Amino acid sequence: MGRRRRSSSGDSTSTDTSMGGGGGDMGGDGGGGGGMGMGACYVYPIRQAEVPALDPDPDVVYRRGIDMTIPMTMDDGRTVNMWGFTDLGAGGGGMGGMGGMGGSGTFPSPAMRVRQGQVVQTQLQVDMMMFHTIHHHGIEPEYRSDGVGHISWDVNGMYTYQWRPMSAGTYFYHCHTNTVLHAEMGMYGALIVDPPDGPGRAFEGGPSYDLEAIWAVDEIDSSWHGLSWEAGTCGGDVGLNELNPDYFIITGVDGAQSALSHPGVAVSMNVGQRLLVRYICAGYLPQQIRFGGLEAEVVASDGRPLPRSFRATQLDAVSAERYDCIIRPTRSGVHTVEIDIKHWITGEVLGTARTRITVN
Ligand SMILES: [Cu+2]
Repeated sequence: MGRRRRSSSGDSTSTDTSMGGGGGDMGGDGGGGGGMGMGACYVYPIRQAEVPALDPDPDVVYRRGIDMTIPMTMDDGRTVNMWGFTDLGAGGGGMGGMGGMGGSGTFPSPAMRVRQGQVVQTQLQVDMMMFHTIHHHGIEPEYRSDGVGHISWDVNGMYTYQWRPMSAGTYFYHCHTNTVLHAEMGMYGALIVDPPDGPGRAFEGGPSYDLEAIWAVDEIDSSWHGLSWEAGTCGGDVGLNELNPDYFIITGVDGAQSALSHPGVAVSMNVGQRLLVRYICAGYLPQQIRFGGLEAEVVASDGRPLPRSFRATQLDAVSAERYDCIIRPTRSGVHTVEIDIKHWITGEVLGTARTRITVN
């Protein structure tokens, strides 16, 4: 208790007072109750301030809570604990869900899908004695809505981010508190920005598609998955410099076997249809995706249309990159898509995640 930390005005204030959050008096942890239970050495909790000019009538409101008990059963039968965001439901105001625990989290976290130009608010509810944020990766709001703890604040209580995507494409959102750990634990979800007219085109004036696949490819080091939220923030060595992945997954599905047929990942399509693959490199290590002999037209990267699309049967990507790829098979067949996850220095292939495109 009584630990002092910086406030936005530059003076010092005790941790006990300001955890209620920018959204109002949540009671939250009962003030002092939180105190240093929140992680003795955590260094970024600058006092939350409200985003100025929060739109009273946003086009879209997301409400997200926290779930740090999300069991994921792997193909080998082991269960690994994941963390993620819950969907507390739409509809702002009310400050309901005081528990902040309503709904159960998923891995990956529930997708956000909006249209270019919409004013969007993301309300984050963190009631437990800890901090999290939401960073809408690739969106460019002002810093108070950017959700990067290091340059603004981490959230305890309730906080509302406001953002307005100006370029259709593939993004993702993730927690930016103790980022190395929290992202690895699974605190991310897809963020799709459709053109103003809605789904069906990759971007305004861009290519159309008939169906889409969202492949967020990630590696998991299960030895990290018993750590506490603030692990490593006190200067101790908890091993976050050593990522030795033992699972390789596609959009929350084990890429060893399950992703080959999982309906949320594997694709079944007809000759002549146009598939939009939204490929997200959601891990830390370099990846190479191969489309099983199919040729893709790569039309956008990192939420921006490419000035000139290009054709490719494989792509290399590094952490947080996204590629939007149109695939239009000309004959029936079964194609095994493989994503190698490589050691970041040696390039050695540490594992491969697989899924399938079946063309009827
Ligand atoms: Cu977090």
